[in-house]
Amino acid sequence: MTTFAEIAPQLEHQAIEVPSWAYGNSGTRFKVFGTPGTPRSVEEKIADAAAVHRFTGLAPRVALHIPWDLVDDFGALRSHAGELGVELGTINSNTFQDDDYKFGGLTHHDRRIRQKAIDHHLQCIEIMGQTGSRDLKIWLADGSNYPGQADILGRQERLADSLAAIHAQLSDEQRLILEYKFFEPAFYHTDVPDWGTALTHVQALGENAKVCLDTGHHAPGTNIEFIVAQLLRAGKLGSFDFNSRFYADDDLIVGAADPFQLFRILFEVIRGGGYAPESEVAFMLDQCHNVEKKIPGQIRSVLNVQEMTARALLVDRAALAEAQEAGDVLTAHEIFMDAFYTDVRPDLAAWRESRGLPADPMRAYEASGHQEQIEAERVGGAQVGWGA
Ligand code: AOS
Ligand code: ZN
Ligand code: ZN
Repeated sequence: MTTFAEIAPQLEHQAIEVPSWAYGNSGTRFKVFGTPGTPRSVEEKIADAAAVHRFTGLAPRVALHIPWDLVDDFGALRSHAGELGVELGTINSNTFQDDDYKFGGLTHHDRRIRQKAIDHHLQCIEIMGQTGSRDLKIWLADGSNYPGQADILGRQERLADSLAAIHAQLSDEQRLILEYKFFEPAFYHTDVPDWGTALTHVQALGENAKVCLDTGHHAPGTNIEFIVAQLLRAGKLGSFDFNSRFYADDDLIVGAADPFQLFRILFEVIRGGGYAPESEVAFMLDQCHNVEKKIPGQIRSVLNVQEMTARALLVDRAALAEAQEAGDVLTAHEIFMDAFYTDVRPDLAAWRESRGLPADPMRAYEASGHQEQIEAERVGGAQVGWGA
């Protein structure tokens, strides 16, 4: 049995990128509830992300979304982040909130609209130069609602051309990360619905083009850890958008709906080399906190990833391989489950304390008075993020 002391050094390098939009008000098409203390500016969103890092030591980078996080001076925003102890991370593009994109962006049949969508990505690349970001993450809302509505093949060809035009503007150190999603907002066909489609497109682009796996973007019952293994094997797993879901793309706290699935995913990440210190797989959250407080919601999220990573590291891989090769099904399964059922929380608490972090970041945040302070200071928080 592997012990916590043996795996503890591997927890040192864990970094989880948090999304700026997690700190803004969000909701469903039915209602967006305002939360006291919601940031009124991009700077305040960065400050909230920095608070998550201060209490956990796990979240050194914050992902931005353009245009939600558009500011005049990204250099100043970068300095602001640096002063608070975090860096600006992935730049997420947006071609889903403009009337022109009703029938698509990068896939659109109208050259003018397609060029507008390409130009938006070129603007994102310019911003990356100022923020020092490595990754441009592209998620497309493109698709159609009715059979016959759109030329599926023609859209694939236009998508390939558009992606090539965007990719050509990236430096070798920068990456294009293409995210897939099986449905929504389009209900009949989606232009990048699955990992196979995303993989085909990024393979055509080059070495620095990879796939983003959002855990909420699959049909129910999909074996996500199998996709992880496949993408790692192809050298094409660029990043995760972690969250959890009960029904569709729920964007709930990672590990809340199915902790065992998170364990299985992290096990395959570790097994496939995606968690090695030199790995370039980015661990990000893509979540919204509709009814819970946002900073503690994010603290809970990064802790859930850390906890499940520790459990996945505890799998005795030598013993597992032996049982697998002996055809000993039940022993192999037992070894796997033993690690999953191990409560690592006391060990993690002691480990955090030994590194000058709060043993229990959730309680430490509650006791800090930070929430009360931002609620008093930030009256009238602007709605940012979805629906903005
Ligand atoms: C949408 O469903 C995707 O998960 C996107 O990754 C993301 O939520 C959005 O683009 C915000 O950046
Ligand atoms: Zn996502
Ligand atoms: Zn999503």
